[in-house]
Amino acid sequence: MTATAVTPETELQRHFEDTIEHDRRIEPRDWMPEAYRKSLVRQIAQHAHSEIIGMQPEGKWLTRAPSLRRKAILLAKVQDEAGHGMYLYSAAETLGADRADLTQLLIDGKQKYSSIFNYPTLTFADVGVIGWLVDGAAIVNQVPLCRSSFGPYARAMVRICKEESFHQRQGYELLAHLMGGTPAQRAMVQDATNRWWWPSLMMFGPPDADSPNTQQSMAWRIKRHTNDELRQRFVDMSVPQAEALGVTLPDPALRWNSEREHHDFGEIDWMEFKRVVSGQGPCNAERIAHRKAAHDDGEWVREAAVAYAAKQAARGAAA
Ligand code: BYC
Repeated sequence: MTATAVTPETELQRHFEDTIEHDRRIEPRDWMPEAYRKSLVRQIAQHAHSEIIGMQPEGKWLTRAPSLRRKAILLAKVQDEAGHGMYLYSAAETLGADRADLTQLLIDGKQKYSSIFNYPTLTFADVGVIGWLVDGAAIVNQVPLCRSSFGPYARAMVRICKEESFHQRQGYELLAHLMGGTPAQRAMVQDATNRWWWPSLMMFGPPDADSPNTQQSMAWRIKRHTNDELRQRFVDMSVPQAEALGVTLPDPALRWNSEREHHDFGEIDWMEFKRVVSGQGPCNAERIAHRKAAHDDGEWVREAAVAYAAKQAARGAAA
């Protein structure tokens, strides 16, 4: 009988698997397989980019909010999204990624961001529907990520989810207010719901059968549920909320299935999803151009911060 050699590498691999198996956290100092590290950088970077690009559709309405109260709420929300992006870039940096490189990859179209932010915001009701549906979908997707196996990602998600829950409520409250208003205001809410419903379902990613990353991410406990499971959860949660608001979800196939104890829903246009993810959505070019301009405009701030840090370090050394 030949004994299998126990190399330091297999020992480390065993320790990694044992940590995952026992639902303990992998921390940046721990050994991890290169594929685990790469997949996390991929997901966290995309998530960070989504938060930053996600400021644009609503940010556009900051100067056109209908009251001081709505403006203050929206300002707080958009600032929160910037904060989320920062926590997430920091989490990616604990894996050895560099924030400047990640930003460049986004600008060069080599890294993705969520498909949802490539649609236009046509009226102020879109701000409410983004809060209700887009932040609602984000919560369903992100609460399980608070139990992700990678410590810094899971901890960032705890705070992000608390803020997302405020975002969702402000959207719902805005819509409830509009639905109690004039027929034109109610029509605005219905129109925005019609435009955002299907893209919100696409946020959860491709169907499980077409999702190349899910199986491995579930095995590593980065993801806790599949894309289809979370999408179904979101549909089930949204139906009574739409009823309470008095809006119709734009899907004639949507109905309760008592056998499955879930709502059945219509076919998602996956060709549209592919088009938007590959850069052909209604606002992809505008979003990236705006992001690039903001990055270029911020060059002097980054240079000033580096110069200040160097000056402080020199003073410290002299003292
Ligand atoms: N859009 O194998 P799959 C927010 C990509 S921001 C674009 O299922 P995975 C907010 C996917 O990346 C919150 N691409 O992947 C901010 C993969 O491509 P790569 C955003 C998508 O990773 C401001 C390929 O398709 N949330 O809340 O297992 C204002 C195959 O997919 C999308 C997050 O980022 C999409 N929708 O699962 C308001 C959540 N879906 O990487 C609100 C964190 C899939 O192989 N991320 N792709 O080139 C996740 O939970 C997972 O990464 C996903 C995808 C569920 C999105």
